[in-house]
Amino acid sequence: MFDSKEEFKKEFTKRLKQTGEDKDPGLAYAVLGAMVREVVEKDWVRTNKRYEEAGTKQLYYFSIEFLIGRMLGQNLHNLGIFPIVQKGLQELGFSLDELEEMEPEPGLGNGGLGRLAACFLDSLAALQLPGHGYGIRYKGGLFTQRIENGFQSEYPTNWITETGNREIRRDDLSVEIPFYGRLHPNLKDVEWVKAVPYDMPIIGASGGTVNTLRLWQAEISGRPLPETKDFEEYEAETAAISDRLYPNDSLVTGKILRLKQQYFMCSASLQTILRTLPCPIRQLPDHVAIQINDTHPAIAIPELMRLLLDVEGLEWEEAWNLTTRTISYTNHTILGEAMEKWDSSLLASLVPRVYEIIQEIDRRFKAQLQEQQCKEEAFKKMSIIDGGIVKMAVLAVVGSYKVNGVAQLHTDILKNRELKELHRQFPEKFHNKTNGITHRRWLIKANPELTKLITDSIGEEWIKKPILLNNLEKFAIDSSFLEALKAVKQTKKNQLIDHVGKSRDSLIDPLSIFDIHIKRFHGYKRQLMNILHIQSLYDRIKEDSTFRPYPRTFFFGGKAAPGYEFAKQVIKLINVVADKVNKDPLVRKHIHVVFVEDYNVSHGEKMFPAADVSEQISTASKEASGTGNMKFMMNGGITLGTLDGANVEIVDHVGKENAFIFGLHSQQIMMLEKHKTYRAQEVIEESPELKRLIARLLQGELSDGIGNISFIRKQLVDLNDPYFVLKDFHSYAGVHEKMVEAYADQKEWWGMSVKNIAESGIFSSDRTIQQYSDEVWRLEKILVRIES
Ligand code: 26W
Repeated sequence: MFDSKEEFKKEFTKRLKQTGEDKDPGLAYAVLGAMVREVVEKDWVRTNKRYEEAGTKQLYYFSIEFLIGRMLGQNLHNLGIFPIVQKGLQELGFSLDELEEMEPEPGLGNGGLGRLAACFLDSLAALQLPGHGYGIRYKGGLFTQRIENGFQSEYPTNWITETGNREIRRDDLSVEIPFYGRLHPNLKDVEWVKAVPYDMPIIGASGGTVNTLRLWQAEISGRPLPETKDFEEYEAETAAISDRLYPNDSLVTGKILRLKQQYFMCSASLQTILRTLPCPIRQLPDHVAIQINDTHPAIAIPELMRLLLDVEGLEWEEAWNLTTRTISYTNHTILGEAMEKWDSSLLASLVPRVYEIIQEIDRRFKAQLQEQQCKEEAFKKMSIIDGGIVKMAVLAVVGSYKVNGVAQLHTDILKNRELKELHRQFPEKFHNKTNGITHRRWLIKANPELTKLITDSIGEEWIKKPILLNNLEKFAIDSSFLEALKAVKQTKKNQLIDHVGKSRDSLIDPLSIFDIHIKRFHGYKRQLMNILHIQSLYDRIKEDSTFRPYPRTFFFGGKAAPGYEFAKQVIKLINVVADKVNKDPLVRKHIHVVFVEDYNVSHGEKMFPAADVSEQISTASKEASGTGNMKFMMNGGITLGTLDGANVEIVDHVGKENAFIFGLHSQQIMMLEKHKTYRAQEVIEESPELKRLIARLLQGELSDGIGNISFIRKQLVDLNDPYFVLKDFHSYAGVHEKMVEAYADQKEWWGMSVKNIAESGIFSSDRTIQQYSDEVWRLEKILVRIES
């Protein structure tokens, strides 16, 4: 439609005029959206046609979350028209930035798991691989966070607007999902729910390929209701299925609505896949790969069995063989409270036939174990159904052909501890796929200034092959490059100040070290340790007149699950300490604390590029991978963290001298946990500093206005500090000192920064996806457009 700026301007102006208004940014946004949609549509149709003709294997990525963030800017980038649109709009008196900000944020995920799914979709399309997302079209995404009187409040979000250029509704592809009722074959008294797909184009950066993110919406079915069911009740229950995203990450609540959501999306997706299968059903695994993103879609395993048995009429053995060659599973957490377990009775009532199939899977697997004379303890661990409870992780391992963790350390912990027995049973299934991030959003889009510097220095080949970022290595000692890098960082810091500064009364020092801690609030991520350390810096500045550290600004951002009281109190504590620090005329010259409200993908795009220091301080062994760590690294931020998750691999690549590592190792933590030998109280007693800090915290002196900090007290004292905040505290404080010292040698510092960028290519999700494709899914690259 437009290949040049002039063409774009002409077309855009013409359309805007047709609206009768030619200065209104809201209309400009709508017009631009419609134009992008038209450009994409042709390639989308062409891609689908090519896939059909080629008849090759397709991947379906099943995920209860897709945290895609705003799409307009990313789409323009991937279409290769961002610069002409930006320039063209500017000449017409519009700011593309401003238009981009009009897009309501699709926050259809909580954090790492949902964002990973979004990065994967971008990489699949960029690599021209046939891979699509299947999920739920939540009307409300993750809540909007407001900080009121220091506390988090939650407000509903609405990302769906009238413009509707981002997706198309496909009534023709609707399917019906059975809930409740009696067992097969009659499916009596079933409550049917209609699943309507909304398709969103996922545009590949290489041109031509447009894959699909298909999100299901629940609607009432036209089929008769069971006689006993009240229509209004049915209507409300149906709408609830896709009404909102559960705002919990890592805490399983066992709510029936959650299970309904899971079954709804799995059944709808599987029915569609089977309905459009381009081959005889017996060739399913040659044409379809299904990846389940954590156990949330694990119910896809018995549901696929149900469809193969009851609809396709296959025998058990054959159905099981096909299922276990089609589905593979990624584990994203080892936290006990995040492991999904469903009451048998709940499953039996909501999806009776599916539950019957789970029982049969369990019965057969147990028979096999018994035949092998499996020991009692191992038998129990490997039971899918155990004491009236269905363990979804076990079902997921038994029912898939590959199982992976998301960083090497995490995979090792799965193999040696969490899933030890299953690993022994199925050693060939287990493999590692270290996470990645799309460098197109997190570097090229978020940091055009750094992108330009890189390209000016090593050419543009790295954009297609991010591993070539390692050509930057030699610039680690090039003074003019280091100066330029520093200037870029300064620009990004200034931009962040503008971004967060609008609503603030206190000034952020643009020359201070930007130390950033952004992620969900959780005990194991230890935001508490960070804020306690800030409090200790405050005390030292007040009491020791020789202690005048180089200025630092500590940024926090993140949401707490609404029911997670401890995490909410940590947010309050941060805001209380921030207030005190920022108001003190002496202290604020040295340290400053900023809590960025409503952290989301868009804020992330401003924050990652501006960081000097990346706080990755989880209790070792608890963070499966982390992906924020990679976003900082790629933007030249230096990791200050523990040897946990993918931090381990980051350090392997950059070297210990180019990161600030502290704290207990995972082995040490796991030993302390196993033998229960840690005594938080002893650690407090041994350290006058901690003793005072904790005493004051508990007396409420640090937390004036906080009201009740009983949950923080409970964690640190009654629960014996389960995340080893106190145990690691001194080591953490020490590494902060080392970091500030290192910053004093600027040449050294920017050299470290270069090294981090140069080594970050391996953490592009293009690498991750290529590995999944080669080793798990076995996809073929399909060219949609003949490349010239
Ligand atoms: C409500 C139950 C529940 C349980 C677990 C909801 C969501 C989860 C997710 C598994 C939590 C999650 O996002 N895990 C993160 O996944 C990222 C992508 O692999 C990793 O980088 C993070 O380390 C991991 O915490």
